[in-house]
Amino acid sequence: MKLLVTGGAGFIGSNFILSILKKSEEYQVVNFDVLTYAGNLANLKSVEKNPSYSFIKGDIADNNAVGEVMKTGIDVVINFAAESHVDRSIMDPNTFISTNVLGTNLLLSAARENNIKLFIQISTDEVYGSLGPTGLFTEDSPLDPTSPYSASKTSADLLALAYFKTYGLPVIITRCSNNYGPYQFPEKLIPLFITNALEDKPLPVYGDGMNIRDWIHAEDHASAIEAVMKNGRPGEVYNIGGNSERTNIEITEYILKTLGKPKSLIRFVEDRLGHDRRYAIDSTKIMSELGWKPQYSFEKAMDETVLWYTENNSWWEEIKSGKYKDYYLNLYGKLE
Ligand code: NAD
Ligand code: TDX
Repeated sequence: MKLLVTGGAGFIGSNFILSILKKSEEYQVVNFDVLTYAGNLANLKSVEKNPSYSFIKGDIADNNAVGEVMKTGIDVVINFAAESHVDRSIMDPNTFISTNVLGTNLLLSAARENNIKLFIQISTDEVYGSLGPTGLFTEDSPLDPTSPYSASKTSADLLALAYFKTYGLPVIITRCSNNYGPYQFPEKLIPLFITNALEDKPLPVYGDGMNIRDWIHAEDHASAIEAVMKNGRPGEVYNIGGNSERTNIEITEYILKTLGKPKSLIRFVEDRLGHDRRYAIDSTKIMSELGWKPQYSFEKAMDETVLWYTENNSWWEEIKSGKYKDYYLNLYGKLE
């Protein structure tokens, strides 16, 4: 079975490719990625010579490139490619629209022309907006995105469902909660805070630090996508969660404690605009229908993740002191 994995050089895409190639020889994986700041082929070094894996540098918002790759006997498309960082979308929404909305539309259109057997749109719990102190997002929760990022992902979801309803393209949407694990770009909460703590740099906690996310290890997300690919029903949405709600300050203190670093590294800074207060996922549908469940406990996943960044310092040091040095100098400058 030939899989077109878009955005496979990013955090979750690369974890998915590594996991699926380890599990079975039945898959051929074509990784199609334009390599933005977040795309990193070093994540896939261990499979670059694997005959079941190939890489094509290409943009999902480039009609010709998408048309060419889709003609190569692809069975299943899994669209991870996206601009994924909420803070960047608040500063400049434009690329979020071109990749997340227009790019997804081009992929859907080319998939339709080539009679692709299944199109999995990797979406997010952020499409549901923010929860109060109680309750969980189900697949029927209203769509109520807050940021330009989540609005662009919601638009892509609606387009994907429209291709199912209008043209009968077999589309499935997955909406997962916050991921963590190896190879996450160190701009997101967990890798930024682990690497800052390792460098004895300050940890910028937005607002009062009481915002809640439902954390899931990227390998558990990967196994959920595999379950959806094997047995999911076209036209359906599947929520994926880790059943691990934590406040940001709990995450921050866990990282500091694990690394033996002082709480004095914490800086409470100005809040994110439109900051969603709480996300929490009801995964009943995927668990009961597809028999999936997360394998990691929060503590095991967190401890392994902290260890991974500690042992793989060259991976993130190259990012933080190389091409993106100015980004981090600017960030630390604001915190001192
Ligand atoms: P990421 O930013 O680490 O990786 C995105 C990848 O997409 C990069 O390799 C990048 O080069 C590639 N890309 C971006 N624009 C592209 C384009 N125009 N054409 C081709 N490739 C392009 O993101 P991630 O955290 O791995 O997220 C992957 C997907 O999962 C996204 O769709 C995101 O919305 C979704 N998601 C993420 C999380 C999370 O916690 N990170 C949770 C739920 C859903
Ligand atoms: O420096 C920080 N300080 C801080 O307090 C950063 C980067 C984040 N935060 C807070 C904001 C959020 O409440 O931590 C929480 C998590 O922030 P992010 O890591 O930026 O993730 P989030 O905004 O929740 O979005 C993530 O989960 C859903 C992914 O980036 C999205 O791609 C995914 O769809």
